[in-house]
Amino acid sequence: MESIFELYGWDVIDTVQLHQGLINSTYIVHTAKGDFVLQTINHSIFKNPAAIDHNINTIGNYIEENHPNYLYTYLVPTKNGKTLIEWEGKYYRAFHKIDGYALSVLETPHQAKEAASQFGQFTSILNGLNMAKLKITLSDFHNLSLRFDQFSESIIHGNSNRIQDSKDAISFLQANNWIVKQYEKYIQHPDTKQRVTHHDTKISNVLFKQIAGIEKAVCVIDLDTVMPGYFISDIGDMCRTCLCAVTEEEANLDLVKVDSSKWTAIQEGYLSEMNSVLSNFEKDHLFFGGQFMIYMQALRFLTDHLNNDIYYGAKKEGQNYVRALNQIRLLEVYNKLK
Ligand code: GN1
Ligand code: MG
Repeated sequence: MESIFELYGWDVIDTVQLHQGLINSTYIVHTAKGDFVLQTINHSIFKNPAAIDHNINTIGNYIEENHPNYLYTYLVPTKNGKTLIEWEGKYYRAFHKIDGYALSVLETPHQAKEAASQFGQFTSILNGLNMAKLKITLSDFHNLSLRFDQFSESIIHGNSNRIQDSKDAISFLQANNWIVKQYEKYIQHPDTKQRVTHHDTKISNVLFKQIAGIEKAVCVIDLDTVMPGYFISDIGDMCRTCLCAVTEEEANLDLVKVDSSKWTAIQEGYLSEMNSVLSNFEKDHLFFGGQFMIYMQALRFLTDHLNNDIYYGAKKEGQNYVRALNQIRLLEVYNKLK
């Protein structure tokens, strides 16, 4: 990576790889000028890295002008003023490292409220941004009908042994196809609006910090999938990742439980920023957001397992199957909240 450091003009002291996120590779680079986060963009998934670069800069310019005190992950330019580098077939970009820590699971409703208000604030401060200025970085990313079709394909053309062994999970997902129908109704409703949507509000994508002895959520990170979308994606992924004391990797399904006080906290936190932005019809779909996202993630993990892990990869045999079963259990326990 020496050549990349050179493009930024960094005197590098050391580099540490972070093992967070399933898609991109991330490094913390300590330099004489301060600490940076350097990332390679997974180009086989994000076919158009320039679209990501465009969106992060467009939003950054809007924030700089309208909300200068908002803590944002501005891209760092190279010595030539570029915020996206293509080097030997790989794409790189860098951010200033923001002071704070990420959590993979939450302990308290207070943390859930904090995280939800940060994600809510992100969409609410961008309410005035003309969305036509944003590009689509992954088309049909949260199109649930398409995700269901991909799943239906995988149970016909996927790995036949895996299909055989996944019968119960397949039946469960087929039996819950009503979520796809409700999603279609939701997006076609006249009171549903597209807004600037993060599309990856998993809990590890918000940074926390202790401020005067109180734990505060301070900054939203991982903006690759920020593009026009529906708020159910964002509230939904918070429900998916904030309510349970274990992550999507947990194989012991008895540990997959949800905490209703965290669900209340998510609603409070999110609406503290989004109450006047959302329509009443949309607000009637806060709970549905969780069903939508947990179901979609179960579909995506099982589809990938049946397709021999071509999207997420697998560090151990059956990893995406474990994740799918985890998300199925999560959906079951989540449904009981209402
Ligand atoms: C991927 O790479 P990461 O962890 O930010 C995925 C999300 C999933 C998530 C599940 C582009 O996000 O949609 O919710 O894994 N991102 C993409 O952990 O597919
Ligand atoms: Mg992500």
